[in-house]
Amino acid sequence: MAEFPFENRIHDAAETMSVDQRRAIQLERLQATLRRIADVPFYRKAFADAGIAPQDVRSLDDLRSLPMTTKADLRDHYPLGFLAVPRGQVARIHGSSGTTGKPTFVAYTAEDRATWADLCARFLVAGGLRSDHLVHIAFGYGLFTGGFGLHYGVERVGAAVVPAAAGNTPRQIMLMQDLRADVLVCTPSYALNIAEVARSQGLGPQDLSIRFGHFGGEPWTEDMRHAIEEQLGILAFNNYGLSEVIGPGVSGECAARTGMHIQEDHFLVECVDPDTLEPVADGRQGELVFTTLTKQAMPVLRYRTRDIAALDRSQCPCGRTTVRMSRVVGRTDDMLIVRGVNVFPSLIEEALLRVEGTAPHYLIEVDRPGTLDEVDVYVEIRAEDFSDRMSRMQELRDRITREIHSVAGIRVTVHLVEPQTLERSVGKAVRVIDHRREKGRI
Ligand code: DLL
Repeated sequence: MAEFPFENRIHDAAETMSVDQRRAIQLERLQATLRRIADVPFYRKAFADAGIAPQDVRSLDDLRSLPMTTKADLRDHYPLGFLAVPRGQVARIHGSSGTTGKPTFVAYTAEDRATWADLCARFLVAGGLRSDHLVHIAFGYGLFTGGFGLHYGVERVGAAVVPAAAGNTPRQIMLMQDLRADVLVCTPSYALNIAEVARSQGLGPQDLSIRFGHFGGEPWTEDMRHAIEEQLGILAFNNYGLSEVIGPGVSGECAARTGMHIQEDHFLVECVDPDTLEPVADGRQGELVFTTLTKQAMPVLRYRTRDIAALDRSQCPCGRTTVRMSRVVGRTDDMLIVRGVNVFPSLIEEALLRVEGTAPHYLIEVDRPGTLDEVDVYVEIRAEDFSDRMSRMQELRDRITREIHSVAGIRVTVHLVEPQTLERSVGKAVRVIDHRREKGRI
C-alpha cells in the first residue's frame, strides 16, 4: 500500500462496497429518481418527446437514452420549476451566482441536507479530518453552497467549526492563530491570499497550527497545490462539487491524492465529448455529466457540468472502490479560443508557475482590437525577485512568454507587475477578462 501521510480512515462502508453491489444500488436509485421526477414539467415533456417512460429504464446502460439537463434548462424554469416535492417539504434553498444576474436556485429537503452532510463528511475524513480537530471555514455562508456544506460535513464528523466566513483576511489570521485551528477550508486562491497576508505580518507556517486544507470551488493546478502547501506548511486536498448537483460533496481526494473519489452511490457520472455528447474512454478528458440518485427536492438527470476532467477506475490504495475524477482542467465556457487555438486558463497558470520567481497571482486579458485576438498576461513577481535591472526583468518576461507558448501553444504579451498589484479574491478568483465578450465579438 502507498505510504499515507496519516492513518487512512473510511467514513462510510458504502465507499468500499464492490462495484457490482454499487451498480445494483445505483440502478434501484435511478429508477426511484425517474419515478420522482416524472411529474416535473421539464422531464415530463422530455420523456414524452423522446418517447420513453421511466419504467423503460431496466439497466444502467439505459441511462444514455435519457434526456440531458443544462444550466439553460434550469434558467428557463426559474426560480424553482425543477422542484420534485411540494413546496412545504423544502428545507433550504441555495443558489449559484450566474453571470447573467439571476442566480440558479437549488432546493433541499431535510433528508437532502442530511445526505449532504454525510457526503461532505466522507471527503473530509478521507482527507484527514478527525473528531478532535478544529476547522476554520473561510467560505461564504449564504446562497453559495461552500460554507454551509462544509460546515455540516465537519459537524457530522464530530469536529469543531469556526464559521469565519469569507473576507477580512487579517481577522481570519488572528482567529486561526488565537484559536489554533488544525484545518483550513476555503477556495485555493483564498488560501494563497491568507498565506500572503500572514507573511506580510511576519508570520510563517510555524506561527499557525493548520495541518490540512480542504480546498475547492474553483480550478487549480498541481503547482498551485505546491505553492499553498509550501507557504502554509500544510497538506492541501482538493474537493469538487456544484450547486445543481448538491454543492460540495460530489467528490474529494483521499490520502493518496490521485484524483477525487466520486460518491457514486449518490451520483452517476458520465464523461462525454462536449460536441458529440458521445462517451469518452476512461483516462481521456471530457465533460462531466451527473445524475443525482438520492436527491429528493430537486433531482437532476444527466446534468451537463461544462467541467472538463478525466475518469480513472483503477484501484486506489485507500480501499475506496469509487471512480476518481482528475482535477478539473477548465470549463467549456471558460475555454479561450485565441486565434483558433483552444486554451484553458489553467494551462497558462501551469506554465507561469513553472518559472522560478513568479507568484501564483495572475490575470489574463483577451481582446480583439483589430482582426486578431491578443492576449495580455499580468503576472506578479515575488518581492525578492523584483529587480530594478531591466535586463533581469526582460529575461524573466521572455522565459514566461516562452513557457506559455510551449505549454499552451499561444503567444501572449507578458507584463510583470509588482507584488500586491493584482486584486485578491476572498472566494472564487477571477482569472480572465475577455473584452471580446463585452464587445459581443464572441
Ligand atoms: O463551487 C460548490 C463547491 C463549494 C465545491 C466549495 C467545492 C467546495 P458552484 O458555485 O455551483 O458550486 O460552482 C460549481 O465550480 O462546476 C466547477 O466549475 C467549479 N469547481 C468546484 N469545485 C472545483 C474544484 C461550488 N475542486 C463550479 N476544481 C463547478 C475545479 C471546481 N473546479
